[in-house]
Amino acid sequence: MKKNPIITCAALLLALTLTSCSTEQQKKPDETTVTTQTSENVQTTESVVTTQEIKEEMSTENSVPSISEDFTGDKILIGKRGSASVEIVDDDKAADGKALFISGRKEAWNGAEYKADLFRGNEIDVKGSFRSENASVRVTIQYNIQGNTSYNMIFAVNTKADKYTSGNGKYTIPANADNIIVYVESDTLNDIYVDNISVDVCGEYKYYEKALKTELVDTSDYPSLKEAYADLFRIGMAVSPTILGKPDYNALIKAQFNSITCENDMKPDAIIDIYKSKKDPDTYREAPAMKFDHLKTELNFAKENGMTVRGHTLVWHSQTPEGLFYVEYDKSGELADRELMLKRMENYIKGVMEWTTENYPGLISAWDVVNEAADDAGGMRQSLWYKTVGEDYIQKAFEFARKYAPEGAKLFYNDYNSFQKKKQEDILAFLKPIAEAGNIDGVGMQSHVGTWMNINEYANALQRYHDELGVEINITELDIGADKSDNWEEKQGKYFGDFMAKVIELRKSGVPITSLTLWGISDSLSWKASDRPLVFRDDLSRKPAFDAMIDAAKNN
Ligand code: 9MR
Repeated sequence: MKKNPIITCAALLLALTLTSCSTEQQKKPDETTVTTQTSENVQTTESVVTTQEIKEEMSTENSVPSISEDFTGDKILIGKRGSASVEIVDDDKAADGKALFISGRKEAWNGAEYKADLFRGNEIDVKGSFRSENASVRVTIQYNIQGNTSYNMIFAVNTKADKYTSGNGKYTIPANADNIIVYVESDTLNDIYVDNISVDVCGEYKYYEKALKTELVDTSDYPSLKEAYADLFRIGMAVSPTILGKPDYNALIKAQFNSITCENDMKPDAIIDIYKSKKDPDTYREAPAMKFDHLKTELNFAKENGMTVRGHTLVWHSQTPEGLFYVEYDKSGELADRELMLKRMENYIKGVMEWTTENYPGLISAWDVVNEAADDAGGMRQSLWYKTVGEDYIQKAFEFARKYAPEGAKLFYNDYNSFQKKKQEDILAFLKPIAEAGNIDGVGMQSHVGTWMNINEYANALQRYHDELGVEINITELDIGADKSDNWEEKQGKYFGDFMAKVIELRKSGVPITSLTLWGISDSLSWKASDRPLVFRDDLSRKPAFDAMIDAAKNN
């Protein structure tokens, strides 16, 4: 049966709940390998059908892009790459008797490609079946960031000529990537048959394209959150380079906020250069290679506009290259032991602290030293940090952070759902010895919640972390998902107002809440877009939630 290349919203939402793509809150991106290809030797060619046509086929505004081809139809989304030719052929070895046939390849990178800009900022799950004589057929992703092209392998399969071999892999595409192309290549110049190839979004679809094309309203006369809360705490937002280059967003961020958190760029997978480390594991044995240039856009913006930055995050189970935990930085090799991982942890923390202190002295007000160490099911998360170092890895991370952090930078533990009773107990248990040693200054409440949350229960948790650990509190990643009712914006606004009133009451009663950060700018740019959890609409018009925040500061 012919499959529709574009699955519409309802079908995909159903598919998403059924697919293997994890819908967990956090997902670890698959580690990838850079291919040897360079930007000079690549000439891309027009696909048979372009990305534009993919958009036209997306009927409802929340449609999720998806590619699924068995090559039984006459319209295909895949095009040729380089000097290769592509055609649909009869193939009795293919599942439905049809396959894509790639021939005339003159270089390894010649093959077939999809334009994939609509997937930017999303984690994708790519599957395919291939046959080619004794080859390693790869599915690779290419994209540009600030003029630099990178090529990352999503997966590879060793193929035979007489039967199909299937493979799959996941990849998280940076939100600021452009000219995104997913393509099939191989290490030999042999012809390649392709069958059943698909690209799906994992979890919630982030429709950056739509939000970024929305005409924006004038925001210059809005009251200012940072001014309204000036006597209480800093007001921050999570930023990505996608919006920072755009004047209208810049203006709004400057007017409203006095703190930023890099939404992704300060995470270990953005800073650790795993490829460099793996290429030369002897040189990098105890200290992984690191890269920082990509951080400059966001940090310069903060510096130029008198903002502070929350450093997010140093030690985390997610968005950390898995190779970091292996002796040779290679997942197929031997797991590193405690001694080696402690060295890597110390050197990583030292390297990040040194670079930021040297280049942006005084800019980073707080560090999320450890993120999400508590398990939802109770106890500590059995992460690779836990497995390699042991249960004192959190303690060690704070020790190292204290050793290398500059004067004045506060050290935080950060987690989600940490208002829930059980998780609260677990977190308090592992943070107590760290607080006794004087190595922690604050607890970060991520606060990815919805209007279902009990505000009093939340407030009690803040009070308790402060009372029992003697630390300050940051609300680090606030977004409040709306329900699906007709008047959802009003209900969400009312809830935002009640939430802020309680937070202000706590602050005034002596709980040192020193900053509150919204996790994003406008609804469609949120990681949880379909919950519409932020205070600005896509056109940057203010939602009732924004006015409720302003009013709460005036009236409480
Ligand atoms: O908002 C971030 C999103 O762009 C990333 O794809 C995602 C990947 O893990 O991380 C999101 O930010 C997370 C934050 O770093 C830690 N707490 C949960 C946030 C939402 O997942």
